[in-house]
Amino acid sequence: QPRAAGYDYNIYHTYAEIQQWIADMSDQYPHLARKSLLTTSTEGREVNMLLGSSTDKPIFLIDCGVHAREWISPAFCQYFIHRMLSQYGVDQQVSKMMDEMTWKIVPLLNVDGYQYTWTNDRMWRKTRSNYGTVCTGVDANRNFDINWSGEGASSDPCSNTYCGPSLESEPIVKALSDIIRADRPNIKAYIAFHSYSQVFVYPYSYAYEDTPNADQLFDVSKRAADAIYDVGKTKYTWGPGYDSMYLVSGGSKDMAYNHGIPLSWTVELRDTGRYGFLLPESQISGTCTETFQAVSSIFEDAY
Ligand code: ING
Ligand code: ZN
Repeated sequence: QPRAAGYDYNIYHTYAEIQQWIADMSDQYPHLARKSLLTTSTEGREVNMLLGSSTDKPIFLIDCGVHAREWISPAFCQYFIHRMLSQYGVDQQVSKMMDEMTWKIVPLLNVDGYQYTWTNDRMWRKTRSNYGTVCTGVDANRNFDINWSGEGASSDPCSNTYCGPSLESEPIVKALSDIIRADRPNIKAYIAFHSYSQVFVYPYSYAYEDTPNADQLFDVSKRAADAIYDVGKTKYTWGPGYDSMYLVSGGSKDMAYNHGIPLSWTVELRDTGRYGFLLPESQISGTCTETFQAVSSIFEDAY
């Protein structure tokens, strides 16, 4: 029996376990899942991408785990990838999603920070880069090339929203940005999964400004939220970042949008604050099944 068959999707996994799981997925589904090295992190860990082999189809780009403590995010990416691989040719919707689009998914982006949450500080958020200052870590979601170091980002290395010494200083940010720049004519949709708050956040976050397709983003987000509600009555809200969250400069979804990706979100998964980042493992399954339907709904609007 392949090791991948015994993987438990209802618990949180270490970096080492996730790395092994990525290798197992590409071994078990060689015709569907190609593991590719996205980059090497500041501390020398591998950051991998799964799926995504064909180049002539529209692309759906997803990343999970940009913030270390938001454990439900990589848990969802693992569930999603496994469901897509194991149900291809079995489930009609999954087959359609796989046939119509190329899925480029980074199941765990901030590998150094994630490891640190397991060994040192469960509430760590940033990367583990140090540029010769007292404090360590850059907020990867303030390090992208969109109004970098502007309002909603800090230039204090000790802040949890430190934008870094220069834009794309973080290898994970540079690597994801390179994918966005290289594939941008083909990328139809982009989602960065975070937690928590249960909200679909679309551009802009760096300014009090609506996008030209704000109505479309509203409608697609509403349908995705409805799809979640239909599964188990979990309530999500939606809106532009400047309105539904707070001002953020250097965030990935605004960068992606301004590179021509018309459907771009930060999705804040469960919950609304009772457990926050410490979402119990008993809620992984429910979060993943409902969020799958949201991605399916966005796919229907995007492909
Ligand atoms: N929230 C995001 C953060 O980076 C956010 C909020 C929303 C950023 C929209 C960018 C765009 O602060 C979490 N939970 O990290
Ligand atoms: Zn986050």
